[in-house]
Amino acid sequence: ETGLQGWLRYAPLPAEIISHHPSFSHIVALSRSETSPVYTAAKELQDGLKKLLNLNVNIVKTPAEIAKVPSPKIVIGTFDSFSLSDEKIEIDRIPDLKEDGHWLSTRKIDSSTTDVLIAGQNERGALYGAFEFLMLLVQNKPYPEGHTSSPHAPIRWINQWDNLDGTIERGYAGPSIFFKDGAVMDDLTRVAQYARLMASVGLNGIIVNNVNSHCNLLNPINMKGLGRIADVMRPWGVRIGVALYFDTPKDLGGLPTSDPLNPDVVAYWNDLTTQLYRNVPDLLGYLIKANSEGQPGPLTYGRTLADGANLFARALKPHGDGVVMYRAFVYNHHLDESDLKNDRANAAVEFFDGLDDEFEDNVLVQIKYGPIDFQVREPPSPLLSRLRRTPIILEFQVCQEYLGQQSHLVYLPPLWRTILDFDLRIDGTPSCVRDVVSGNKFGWKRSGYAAVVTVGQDSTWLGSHLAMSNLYAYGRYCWDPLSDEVAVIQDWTRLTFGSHPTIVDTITKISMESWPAYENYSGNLGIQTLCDIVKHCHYGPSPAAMDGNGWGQWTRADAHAIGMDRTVATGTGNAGQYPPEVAAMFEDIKTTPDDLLLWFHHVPYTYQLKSGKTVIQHFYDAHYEGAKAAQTFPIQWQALRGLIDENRFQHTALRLTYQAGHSIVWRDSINNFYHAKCGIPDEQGRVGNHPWRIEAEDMELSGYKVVPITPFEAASGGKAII
Ligand code: BDP
Repeated sequence: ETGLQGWLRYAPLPAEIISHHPSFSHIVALSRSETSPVYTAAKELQDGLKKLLNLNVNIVKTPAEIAKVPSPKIVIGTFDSFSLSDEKIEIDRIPDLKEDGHWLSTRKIDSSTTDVLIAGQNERGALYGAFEFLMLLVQNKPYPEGHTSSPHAPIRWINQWDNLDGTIERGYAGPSIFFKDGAVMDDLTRVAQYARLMASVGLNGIIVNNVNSHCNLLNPINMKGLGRIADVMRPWGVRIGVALYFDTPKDLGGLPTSDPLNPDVVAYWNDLTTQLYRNVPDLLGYLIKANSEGQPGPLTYGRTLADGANLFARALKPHGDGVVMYRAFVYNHHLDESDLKNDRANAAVEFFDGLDDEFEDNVLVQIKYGPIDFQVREPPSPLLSRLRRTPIILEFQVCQEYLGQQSHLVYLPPLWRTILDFDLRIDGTPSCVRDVVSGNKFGWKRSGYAAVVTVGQDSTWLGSHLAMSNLYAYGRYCWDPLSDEVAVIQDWTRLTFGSHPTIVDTITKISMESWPAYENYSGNLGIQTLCDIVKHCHYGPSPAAMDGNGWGQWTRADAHAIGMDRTVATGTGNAGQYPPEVAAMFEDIKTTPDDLLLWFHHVPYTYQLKSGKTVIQHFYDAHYEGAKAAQTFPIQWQALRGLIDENRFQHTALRLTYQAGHSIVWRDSINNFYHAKCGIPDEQGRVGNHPWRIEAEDMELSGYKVVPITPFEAASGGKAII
C-alpha cells in the first residue's frame, strides 16, 4: 500500500462481520446536482459499501426512481430535502444542530429490515454524516440510533504553504499538488483526493498558497486556475481562499504605491477581488501576512494594521461572506539581543493592542498557538486573551517544522491539549482557550482553527505514514477539542492499518510516547526546540544558534544561567501580558510550572526544580530518557511485521530507526554543549563519557583526515573525518 488513501482505505471486512450487515440495494441521494456534497456522499457510500461489504449498490435521486426503491436502503440528504421528499423524518426526531452538523439514525421497516438515515444540517453536514457512518462500519461499531454531532467551531481550515513554482515552504513530501512552474497544475486529481481526506474529518476550508505570497498569484491565468481548484474541492464541501502579497498593486498592477488608504490602491484591490469572485464565487477570503519577516504591509506605508486589514475586508464585503484572516505573526526579525527588554514573545500583543475596535466585522485575527513559533512547548499566546470584539483563528502546525519534520514521529494532540485546555482566566472567569476559539466566550459567530499542513505529491502525503495521524487528529480536534487523544489515535490506527489489537496497541503506545520523548531530547523546561535557527532549516540540534541571532528565539545561556527572564519585575514584561491570575502564576518562579520554567525565568543551572533535581541535571536526564524512549520505537514496531502490508511496514521501520539514531545525536549534542558551557558534571557520569564508543578519528585511516568540527558538540569527540 502506498498511503495514498490515508485513513480512507475501506479494507474488506471479514466474512463473518459482513454477514451481520443488511444487504443495502440502493442509496437514495436527496439532491439533484451531481456536484453537490450530498451526491459526493452517495458516491462515497457506494464505494465504501463495495469495498467493505462487497455490495453493489445503486444511487437513485429522482422522485420517480426513489418511489420504487425497496428497503433496506440508505437515505442521505439535508433535513430540508428530507422534509420535501417522501422520506420525511418525524419532526420530533429532528435535532438541533449547528452549521455542518449531522444526524445518523435507522428506520425499522419490519422485523428484519432496517433503513439507514443520514441527515445534515446542510449539504456538507450530510457528507460528514456519510463519512461517520463509513468509519463506524470500518471499525465494526454499531449503527447509531438518533446520533447527532455538531462541530465545536465553524472555521476548520488548512493553510498550505505552496509556492507558485511548485516548491512548498516547510514541505517534507515532494512538490506541490496545486502549483507548478508559476501556474495552477493541469491535473488536479490529488487536490480532489486531498479534499476527500479533509471532508472525512470535517475540515471545510483551505488557503491554497504560501503566506509568503507572490503577486503573480492573481494574474489572469492563475485566477482561472484558482477557479479550477475551487471547482474540484467544492463537491467535498471544501471552500478555498488565498494568501495575498501586500505589494501586489505595485508589483503586478504597476501602481506607484500599495498604500492601503490610496484610492487607486483601494480601487485596484476591489477590481481584483471582483475578478477573483467571478472565478471562485464562494471564496473563503484572504489570508494576510504583513510586516513580518521582511514582508511589506500597512506599516511600510505609515498606516495601521487595521488599515491594512480593512482594505481587504471592504473589498470582500460586496461579494458574500468572505473574511480577512489577518495574521498576528507580526515581528521584526532583526532584534537586538543586547537589549534585555527585547522580546519577540511580546510582539503580537504590542502590535494588536488597541486595535480590537478598529477592524471591519469580517476581519479575524489569526494567532499561532504560542507567542513565538510552533515550538515543542509554549504557553498559549497572550493575545488569545485580549481580543473581545475581533474574532480569532487559532493556528496550529500539522507539518512538524520544529518537531522533526516527519522524520521523527511526534503525535501532536497531547501538545495541542496543553493549549486548548489552558484556562486563561479572562476577567477572573473560566476561559479555556478552546472556549475562546469556539466563539462561546465572547459570542463570536465565526471563529475557529487553521493548521499549516504542507502535503505534497509523495503518496504518503506528508512524507511519513504515521504523520498522517496528526492530520486526521487535527480535524477531530477542530470538531471536538475535548476528544481523547488515545481514542483518536486508536480510531486512526484501525482505519489506517487495521483493528488487530497488536497493531492498535503498538501504534497507540509509540504515538503517546512520542511528544514527551521529542521534548526530552530536543528542548526541556520551556527552553524551546534547540534546533538550527540561523540556517533556517529548523532541524537537528544547534543550541548555540539559539542565541546571537536577530530572530528573537533566545535562550540567554551563559556559563552560569539559562532562560528568558520574561517577568514584569526584572525581565521583558511578557508574563504581564496575560490576565492577572495567569500573569501572577508566571511572574512567580515558585508557581511557574517546571515545564515552562525557562520560558519565563533566567536561573542558574543549579536552580532546584519542584522535582528536586537541578536544571542541568534535569537536562542531562531528560535527554537520556528521551533518546532511550525513541530507541524503543523501531523495536516496538517490529511487532507489526506480517500484520500490516510490507510496504508501509518497511517505510515506517526505516523512519523510526533513523529517529532512534538521530535522538542520540540530539541527546549528545545538547548535553555536550551545556556540559561544556557550565562545567557541571552529570551526576550519573554519562555526559562526555563514552568509553565503549569507537570514534572514527581514532581508527587507522587511509585516504581520510581528521578535522575539528563546528559546532563541536555535533560529534562526540568534537572531530570528524573527511
Ligand atoms: C515560521 C517559518 C516560516 C514561515 C513563518 C510564518 O519558519 O517559513 O513563513 O513561520 O508562519 O515558523 O509566517
